[in-house]
Amino acid sequence: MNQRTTPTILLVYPSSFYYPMEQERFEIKSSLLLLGSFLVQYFPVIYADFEITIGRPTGNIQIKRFERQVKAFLENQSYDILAISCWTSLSYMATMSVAKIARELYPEKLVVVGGYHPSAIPEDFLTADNIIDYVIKGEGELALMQIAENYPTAKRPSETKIVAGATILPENFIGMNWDIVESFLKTNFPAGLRSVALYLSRGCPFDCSFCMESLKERRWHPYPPEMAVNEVNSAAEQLKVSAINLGDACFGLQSRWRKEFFTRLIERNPNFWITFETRPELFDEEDVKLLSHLKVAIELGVESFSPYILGLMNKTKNPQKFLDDFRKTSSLLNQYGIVHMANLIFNHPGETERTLQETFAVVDELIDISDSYLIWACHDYMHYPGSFLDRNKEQFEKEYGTRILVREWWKVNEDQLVNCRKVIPSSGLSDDKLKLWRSMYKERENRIKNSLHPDAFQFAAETYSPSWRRDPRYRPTTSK
Ligand code: B12
Ligand code: SF4
Repeated sequence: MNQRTTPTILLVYPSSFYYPMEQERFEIKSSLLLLGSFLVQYFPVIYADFEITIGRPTGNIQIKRFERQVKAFLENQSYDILAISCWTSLSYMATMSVAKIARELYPEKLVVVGGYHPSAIPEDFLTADNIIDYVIKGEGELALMQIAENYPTAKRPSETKIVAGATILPENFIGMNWDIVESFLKTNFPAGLRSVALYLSRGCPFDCSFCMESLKERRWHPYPPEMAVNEVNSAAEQLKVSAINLGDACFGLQSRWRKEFFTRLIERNPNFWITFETRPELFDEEDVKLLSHLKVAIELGVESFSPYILGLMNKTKNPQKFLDDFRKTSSLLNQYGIVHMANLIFNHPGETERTLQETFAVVDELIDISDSYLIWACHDYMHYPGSFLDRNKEQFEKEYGTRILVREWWKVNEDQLVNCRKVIPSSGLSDDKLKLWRSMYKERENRIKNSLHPDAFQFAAETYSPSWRRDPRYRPTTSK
């Protein structure tokens, strides 16, 4: 492929405002790098991540300092198209701030935004002075390529254009090009990375109420298994990481693909950890047997054990079967000694004391199993624009007494992870009952700890339950 000399595309992850660094998140932004890996086949690409190089400001003074640093950075860059990734809604304020600085510095250069938030609410990026030229909904590769191809002849559009990005075809899939971030990694991660996230497929045919994935192409497209294995191995070899996180929206949807992928991976005898999140009903004994040859930890998106809430979540058409499948998969994973997490979302709109009791009745049943490898990953419901719930919030308000307390939390100068969780699920579960699920979990915490196999206990203490590191059973480890 011949790379042209212009236009130069500056890909920027703008960071997030009012997203405190409680959990240290220093990931390489895989979606942006994948976008860059496609574009660099045709145009020069520069990669920047202000979350890593500048940080996440959480107040006025820090934002002013952040903006000064962004301005200084942009003044020293020679680029033609600024492509900003507003990947989650938490980056909305930072996106607008970076776009404004770029526009003031360079009135003639193009500014493009894309990611999940622009896909959900493209109108959020329309301003009276049209600081942004293009808002891309959906996948960015082909839309950005088109903009770059037209660049030599086209000027800035007279007003902001909202463009639906076409979906890339599987035959045009391209793996990660780590060369793009080589010098970025040397400067910012001199001791190397511990892990990276990769995508081996795109799309998800489901439409869970709380998830935005259905805004994109619904069809599941995987890399061919051989290419998928090469992708995993080349990341591990090049970056010397100890874990590869497969970030696919719906990992391994097709049984044949999964089995071939696992078999080919085992042949390469990987010495690194592999993690992924998937649906609990997908796995059978053959999958689990194959997985037992790998260092693997699996997240199962079960979300609730209340059949009623599972229905409201649109997680499944048959909640009882879904729960039985979860039990079966968890039991197989226990049998083969594979650490797995049950992801649970509490306080989903419509949740009541009764549905919480339904969920904890199943938790009680499962924590009676000894030497278990099942870890609990419990979270409060977070309200994201673009999800089915956001599109139908009035219906939930009317039927259940749900209240979304901070409607456009991504525009408010307050902790955004706190504000997106400010949701009253139902009229029966408000005020002091909002923390009910936490006390129900706390009551069981000792039984949960005692039920775990030592390896699963260790894994839980290192990932989801840092307070367990004070437990004498915890064995501190050293890792980079
Ligand atoms: C993997 C993943 C992660 C990984 C990321 C790994 C990494 N290092 O990059 C981890 C676990 C770290 C993570 C963290 C978080 N995540 Co997350 N994550 C996902 C997931 C599953 C990825 C989906 C996927 O398959 N992508 C495949 C690639 C190819 O597609 P893509 O990511 O959409 O990228 C394309 C387009 O968006 C577009 N695009 C992206 N950037 C740009 C830029 C430009 C200029 C253009 C034109 C286009 C463009 O082009 C890309 C290539 O086609 C999604 C969706 C889901 N189903 O849950 C959630 C999702 C993106 N996450 C979400 C959230 C909220 C978070 C967290 C805030 C969670 C938290 N509580 O902390 C954090 C934020 C992290 C951060 N840095 O800001 C939400 C975002 C919702 C919203 N409106 O904000 C999603 C949509 C899940 C949901 N609830 O619906 N996440
Ligand atoms: S939660 Fe998972 S299964 Fe459900 S729509 Fe999102 S990606 Fe698909």
